[in-house]
Amino acid sequence: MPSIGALLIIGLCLVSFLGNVAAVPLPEDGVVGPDEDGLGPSCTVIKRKEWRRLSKVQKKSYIKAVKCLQDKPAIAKATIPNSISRFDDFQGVHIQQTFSIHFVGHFLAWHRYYLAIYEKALREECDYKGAQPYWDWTLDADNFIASPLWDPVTGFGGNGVPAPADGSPFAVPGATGGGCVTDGPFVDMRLHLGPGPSLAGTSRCLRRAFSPWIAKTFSNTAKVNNALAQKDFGWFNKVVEGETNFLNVGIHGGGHYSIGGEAGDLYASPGEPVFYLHHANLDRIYWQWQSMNLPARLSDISGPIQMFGPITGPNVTLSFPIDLGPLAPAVTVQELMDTKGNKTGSGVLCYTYQ
Ligand SMILES: [Cu+2]
Repeated sequence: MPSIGALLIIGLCLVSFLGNVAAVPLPEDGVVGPDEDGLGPSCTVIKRKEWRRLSKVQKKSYIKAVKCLQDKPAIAKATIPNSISRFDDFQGVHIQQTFSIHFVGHFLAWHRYYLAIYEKALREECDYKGAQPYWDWTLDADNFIASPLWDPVTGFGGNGVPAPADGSPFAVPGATGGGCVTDGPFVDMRLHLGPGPSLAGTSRCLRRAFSPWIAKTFSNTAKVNNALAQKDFGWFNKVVEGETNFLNVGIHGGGHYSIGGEAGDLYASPGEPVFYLHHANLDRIYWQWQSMNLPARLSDISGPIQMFGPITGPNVTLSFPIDLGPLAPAVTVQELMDTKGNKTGSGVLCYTYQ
């Protein structure tokens, strides 16, 4: 019987500020002017958009910024010695914290902060002018392969080359491909950390294993509506994260396992650039759920501190610390409850969704 850890590695792999400006109206695409940084009441609330609503030029500038992060030297070497780039820094922190940030009450808060810091790095270190885009996978649930996300020129490239089938009982149903990506901007990308929990330095290609069946089954509008219909945060969180089997991977697992490969690795999934668009969509759905009853839901938090419980153990509260290690200062869950909290004075975030 494999250990929980091994199960996670093999198959369930379920995983898995912003500028501030004067009070001028924000241009449609979230571009802010050059002298507009700092935080506080006047922070510019940047608008995160669905990938296909970006212009060609905006898509290219986002991908260019991601590649820029992959070329910038790491700053986290003290704790992640084999991190080569700023992009690796993010992946490394996720690998290190895997067992304390999934199937816990702060799963959504942690990933919300993680994304905001990634967005900040793109903007401040790589001259990206827009906001972090999201991927509304419900638009692709019935025709996953045809998604514009996989366009080799204006997207992230397509599936991995066919690889020998994973014969394990934990193989993702309907998986295709499995090997290195063969086109698009990340065809030559090297990953230096992972797979799984490994932080030993390696040099790996970006792998994908598209599963249209996973997308069709778990990434559809009915599943999103089911999450949005939950009456309290605890249930909302549970429905989003799903279970550790392929009968119910939740909308979180749906995005991860439909891409597969690196994205299907509970630990190392942020090595897939699309990870950040998938998690932005989960964050958007979280914000949408909160917005259905903001007075109550800006303070509704619960769920276990420890992975999978125990249900009798301590619960996450608003004062629970969210720690991104070398990536950013620690904050509390409270400071992450409002995506515009920096503007309203209740937190550190300054973005919204469109
Ligand atoms: Cu994660």
